[in-house]
Amino acid sequence: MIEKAREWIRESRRPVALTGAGISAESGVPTFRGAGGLWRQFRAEDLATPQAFHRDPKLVWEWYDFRRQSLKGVEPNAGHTFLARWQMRRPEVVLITQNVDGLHDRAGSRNVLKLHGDIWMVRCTVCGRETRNEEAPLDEIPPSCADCTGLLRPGVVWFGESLPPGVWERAEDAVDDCDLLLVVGTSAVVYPAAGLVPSAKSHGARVIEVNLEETPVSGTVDLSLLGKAGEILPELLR
Ligand code: BV8
Ligand code: ZN
Repeated sequence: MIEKAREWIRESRRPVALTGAGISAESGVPTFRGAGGLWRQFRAEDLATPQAFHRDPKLVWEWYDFRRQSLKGVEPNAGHTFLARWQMRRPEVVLITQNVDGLHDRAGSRNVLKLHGDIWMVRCTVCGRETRNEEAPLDEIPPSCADCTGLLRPGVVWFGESLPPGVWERAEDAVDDCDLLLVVGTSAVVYPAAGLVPSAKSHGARVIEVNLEETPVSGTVDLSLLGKAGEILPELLR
């Protein structure tokens, strides 16, 4: 299996990688739907919504502040490093992620297509100004805009919100055109991101999945490598 995956990686002309929270798990970042994915008995679907933020911006910001603080002591792992190394060798590799943790950037990946935004970006709900903010802990919760004192929100995509214009289109185009899709560490339940997998298949690409367990797309992929991303991915370039 792994030998075949290595061969497909070598042979691919237009490779694309799609990652989810599972690639950051070995860095110690809790996934959404696995153990530890809960926070104070809340679920991501409860807090990562515009309604929750409108109702209680302080509570939602406490969740993001907690996640930003827990990301401070975290390093990219061998899975992130593999993708950065692969991109260095093959600049044509397109990396699409659902993660907001910024670990692909820190591992050295370039032009990462962040479908769900970036936890280190904040946007003013009044004047719309978007800035990078790496304060953890935040010195005021909820934080306010330096320009207009308006309420700031995390620069991420919540449930019910559309994906960043341009980013989604570039991801779709890359997947429509790819001959290999490497899907790593995603439960494939969040759309439209999860739809990229059947889309790659329908455009004739080979699809390799790396995950600890079966997912809803495992039945449609060409190769399903079960195990830890940090252990399997480095084997693919050996
Ligand atoms: C939109 C950012 C419309 C915030 C996130 C009913 C049916 C179908 C769809 C819907 C529906 N009702 C609503 C929808 C749409 C909804 C959706 O898909 N809901 C789901 C829950 C059913 N989607 C949306 O709302 C999207 N927007 O559709 O807009 C629209 C269109 C036009 C105009 C206006 C509106 C927006 C979705 C984005 C939500 N934001 N995050 C934040 O992070 O705080 S989603 C959140 O889930 C994260 O981004 C995360 O990345 C994403 C997906 O989760 P995964 O990454 O897959 O992580 P998970 O924990 O689930 O799984 C981890 C996997 O790793 C597991 O498989 C595990 O086995 C594996 N693993 C663990 N350890 C390892 C490992 N694998 C390898 N190695 C390991 N060591
Ligand atoms: Zn403002």
